[in-house]
Amino acid sequence: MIEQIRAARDAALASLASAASSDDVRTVELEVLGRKGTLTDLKAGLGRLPTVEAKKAAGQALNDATAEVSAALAARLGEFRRAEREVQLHAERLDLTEVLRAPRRGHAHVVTQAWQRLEDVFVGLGFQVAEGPEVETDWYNFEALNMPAAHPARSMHDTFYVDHGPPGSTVLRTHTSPVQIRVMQTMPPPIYMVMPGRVFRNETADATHLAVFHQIEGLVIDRGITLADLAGTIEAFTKAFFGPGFGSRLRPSYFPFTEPSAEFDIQTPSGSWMELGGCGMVHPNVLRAGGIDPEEYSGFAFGFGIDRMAKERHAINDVREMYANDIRFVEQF
Ligand code: FA5
Repeated sequence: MIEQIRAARDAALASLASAASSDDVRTVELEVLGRKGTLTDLKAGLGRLPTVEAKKAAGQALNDATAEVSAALAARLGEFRRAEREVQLHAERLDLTEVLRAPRRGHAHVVTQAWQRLEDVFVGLGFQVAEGPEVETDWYNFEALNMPAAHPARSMHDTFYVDHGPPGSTVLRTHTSPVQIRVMQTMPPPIYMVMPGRVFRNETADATHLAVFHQIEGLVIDRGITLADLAGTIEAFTKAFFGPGFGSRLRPSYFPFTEPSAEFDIQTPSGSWMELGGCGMVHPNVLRAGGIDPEEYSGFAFGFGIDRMAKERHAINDVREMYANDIRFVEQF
C-alpha cells in the first residue's frame, strides 16, 4: 500500500510539474484529492489493512503524500494566477494619454483674432481700449457727430431703428464713432483711445458687405495734434499690423465729423492698394459736443472695418463665409 501511495504521489507531482495552466492544476487536484481521487481511494482502503501497525504506517504515508501534493498544488496555482493576472491587466490596460488627445479644442473666430490683434497693436502704440453700447440714441450716433436730422450724410447709413422712446430716437449704432463722444465726455484730454465693437446697417449682404459687422474706432485728442500725427500713426499701425513691407496713404474724402477727411488705404508688398477705412481731424462741432474746447485742443479720429481686414489678411473671397458657421471653413484660421 505504501508503494501505491508513493506512486500516486509521484504521479501527482509529475502532472503538476507539467501543468500548463491553473485549470490543469485544478484537474490534477480533482484526480488526486477529489472524491474519486487516487489518494482519496487509497485512504478508503486503509480500513482493509490487516494490522494496526500497517494501518498506522500507511496512514502516516498518506498524510505525508497529501501534504506534499497540497503544497505543490498551492505553489503551482500561485504561479499560474500571477501570470494570468499579468496577462489580464495587460489586456485591460487603458491608454490614459488618449484622454489628452481626444477632445478637440476650439479657438477664437477669425474676426475675434483680428479684433484682439488690433487691440494688441494699438496698446503697443500707447493707446487705451474702451467700448460703448450697441443700442444708441440718435444724438450720439448722428447729432453729436455733426449730422443733424436733415443732414444728407445720414442717408449714407441705412439705419435700424429700435422701438424705444420717441420714434427715431433709438438706433442700433451704425458705426463706432458715437463712442468718441462718450469717451470725450468721461475723460479729460490727453486721449489716446481705440474703441472696437459691433455695428449694424440695414444693408443687403454681399461679398464685401454685412448687415452686422465690426469696426475699430481711434481717437486722439491733445494739444497741437495735426494731420501729420494722423498720417504717422496710420503708417506706424500699418507696419505693426500687416508687416514692414506694407505702406499707407490718405486719400481726400468726406465725413461730417472730421475736417479735413480722408480714406485710408494700405499698399501690399505686391503694390496693390486696399481701402481700410475713414479718418480725419476731429470737427470742432464734435469736440464741443464732447465737452472739449476746440481752441485749446485738436485731434484726429479713424474708423475701419475689422471683418474686411480679416478678409484681406487671409485672402477670404466673401465676408459672408466667415459667418456661415461651417466648421471646415472656420477651423482653417
Ligand atoms: C464710417 O463708418 C466712419 N464712422 C469711419 C470714420 C471714423 C471716419 C472716424 C472718420 C473718422 P464707413 O461707412 O466708410 O465710415 O465705414 C468704415 C469701414 O467700415 C469701411 O471702410 C469698411 O471697412 C467697413 N464697412 C462699412 N460698411 C460695411 C459693411 N456693410 N460690411 C462690412 N464692413 C463694412
